[in-house]
Amino acid sequence: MKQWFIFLTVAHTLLLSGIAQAACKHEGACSQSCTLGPYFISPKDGDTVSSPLLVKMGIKGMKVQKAGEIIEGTGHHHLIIDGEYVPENEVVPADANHIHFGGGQTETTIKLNPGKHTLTLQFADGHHQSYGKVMSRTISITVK
Ligand SMILES: [Cu+2]
Repeated sequence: MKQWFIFLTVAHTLLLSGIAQAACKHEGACSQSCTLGPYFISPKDGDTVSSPLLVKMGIKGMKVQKAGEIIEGTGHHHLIIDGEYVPENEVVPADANHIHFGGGQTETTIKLNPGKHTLTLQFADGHHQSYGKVMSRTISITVK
């Protein structure tokens, strides 16, 4: 009996992890252990850089698409300077610290004052509505 119980538990765990991975692929939303979402190709977390600096943006699990219409599984990048991720379904503000890349751009050059800064990538849909924290990534950098 005990062996059966162990077998079933293992089988159940494998089944659940399989479902979780499938959900990641199809919904673009996942737990923290999942590596889907936007990421910085450069700079990297903890880097010391000089201004102006080139920012290169990547995305896993979704496709970059120009803003305009909502297409499932797609969106565009937003770069948030010294701010936080935008909660799910909220429209990403457009101001000096929230830069939209509605043309589908994946790199940009920004100017920053010397000192410590955070950069946050926020992926959002064609109407600029945030995909939330799971589709954001924050790094800290120091500008010389
Ligand atoms: Cu936008």
